[in-house]
Amino acid sequence: MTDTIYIRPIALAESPQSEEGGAIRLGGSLAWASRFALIHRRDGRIVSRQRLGARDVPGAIDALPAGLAAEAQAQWADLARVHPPLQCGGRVLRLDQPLVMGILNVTPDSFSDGGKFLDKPETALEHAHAMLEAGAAIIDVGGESTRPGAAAVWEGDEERRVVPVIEHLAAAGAAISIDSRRASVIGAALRAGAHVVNDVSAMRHDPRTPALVAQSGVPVVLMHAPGDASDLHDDGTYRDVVLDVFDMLRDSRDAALAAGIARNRILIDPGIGFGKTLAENLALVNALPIFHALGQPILFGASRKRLIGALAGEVPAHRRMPGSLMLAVQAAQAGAHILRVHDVPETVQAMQVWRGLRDAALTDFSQIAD
Ligand code: PMM
Repeated sequence: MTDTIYIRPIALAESPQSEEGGAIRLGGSLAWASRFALIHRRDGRIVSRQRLGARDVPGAIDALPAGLAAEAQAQWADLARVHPPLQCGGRVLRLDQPLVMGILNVTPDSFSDGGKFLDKPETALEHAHAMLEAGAAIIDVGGESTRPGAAAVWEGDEERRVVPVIEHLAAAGAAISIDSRRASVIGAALRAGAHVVNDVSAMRHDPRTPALVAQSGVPVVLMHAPGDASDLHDDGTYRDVVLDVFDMLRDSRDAALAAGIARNRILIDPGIGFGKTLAENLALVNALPIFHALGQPILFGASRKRLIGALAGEVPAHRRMPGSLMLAVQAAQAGAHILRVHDVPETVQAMQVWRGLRDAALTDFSQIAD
């Protein structure tokens, strides 16, 4: 018999003062939650779900059996954990408001920008510089397509695609992440000047990656994907997609800690679009605040993904910007720390307006007159 416990924020508050202190700040972000579901699972089945205001959560945790109480206590503290900035070379990325990560896929077949930049280093760099100028905090460079059924790429080719681009961007002072699940490519990218590892297999694909990341002392993004070998989209069967992804990310976080990676260098990502149906992707987006309970910064990537096409008359990837913006705003609202997107200027502007709204809510002290 396996018992597991989860604390899911189920109501977001406009500001802490609107709840007169009865709200907690999620992950040091600009999102506050005022109500929570305390969910108990036994062997994968939900056996109880209590809905509680913030002030009632500690008492409900105390009433749990000892084993579950300790885990719930940890999640309750982790929901409010404030994350230190990420150091990327000379750049410091503060995680107290959503940052935009610009995507640079140097691949022949990524679903939305495949082939645009392969063997055209100038075009790739121009695009990267345009994203930086538009306000991208970091550029995510990838040399392997992760779309369903994509042909495997030889790691020598992957390395050849990403290294020159990274060298150039690092010399220009940009913060760079390497989107790869192969230790040899990650190693080459770090030597070329990359600052962050973005591994869509959560370091399960290549057994050499955890030690390499630990030794390098760089931050790592652990993304959920159900398949871990050749096809990341394999094997997407869930009892409850939100809680199953939570469990898997907790295991990945713990494996990273066991490998010697510092806690404040681990980021998590629910892996929107990887081995998930439309309904499962939507459930994850709606439940995003629960992932703060893992105590790590959250990266969110839904830009131009298929779920948008599925909801919007099957528009092709290059026409999914409006839906991508909607999902970015939803993620910001949930306190996501980094948004991985194709449409950088548009997302940055959406975030500027969103930030204005948040600031206005935080400084609204309107009260009943005495
Ligand atoms: N999605 C893709 C590739 N890499 N990395 C992270 N951390 N999260 C994602 O959601 C993610 C990723 C696939 O999308 P693309 O083909 O548009 O790059």
